[in-house]
Amino acid sequence: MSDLQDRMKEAVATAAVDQIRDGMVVGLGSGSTAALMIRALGRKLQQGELSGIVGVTTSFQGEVLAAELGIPLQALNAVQRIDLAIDGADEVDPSFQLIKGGGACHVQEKLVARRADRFVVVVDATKLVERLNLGFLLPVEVLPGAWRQVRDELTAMGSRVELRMAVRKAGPVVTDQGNLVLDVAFDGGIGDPAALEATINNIPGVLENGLFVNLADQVLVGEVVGDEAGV
Ligand code: ABF
Repeated sequence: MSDLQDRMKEAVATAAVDQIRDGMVVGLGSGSTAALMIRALGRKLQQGELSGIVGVTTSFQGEVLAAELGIPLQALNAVQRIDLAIDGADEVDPSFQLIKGGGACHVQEKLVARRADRFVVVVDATKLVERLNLGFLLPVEVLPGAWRQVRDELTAMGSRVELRMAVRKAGPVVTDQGNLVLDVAFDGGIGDPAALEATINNIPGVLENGLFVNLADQVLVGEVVGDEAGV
């Protein structure tokens, strides 16, 4: 990652944390931008600038980080509501529809986003696209015992499908829920995200796909103008 991209991510992470108020239940996303947001939240809590915060994490990675920073956490099942969720994305289209799941955390991320009164997405400018899935593959979490069957159904829909492998291909990526991930490409990208989200989730063996449709209330975009990183 370039220094420029790092600075854009830091700028949006800080802007998102500025929306957190005392006593809020906050959904804590996954990925490098969300990690910067969790760190900024931890600093504010340590400095006494915020209090009474409860975090609900979307991944094991986020849970470890938030716990290290002393952020009080609750399980999704233990909270009645989430005031504000903040998370990154892999692609954002002009209608604020998203592809997420590059970190294989989209099942929990979608649950938290759906539960939140307000869902704020934090991205750097490289994530903005005119049409989804032209650049980034669509992640689909599947039951391990069904991955070939789901792959065949997705292929029959005209897509190209890869089972996501771990670095150095020692084996497949396994999600926090113990499932596998298929990465899917549709020729020409995705024209109707809402219809495709529902169609894929209707395939037996699919847990959830990475299309986040009509969930984002705000997208904060980090940009660099001259030497200055801003939002
Ligand atoms: C999570 O982290 C994911 O849904 C998305 O795949 C990824 C974005 O990561 P980063 O902020 O590191 O680009 O939000």
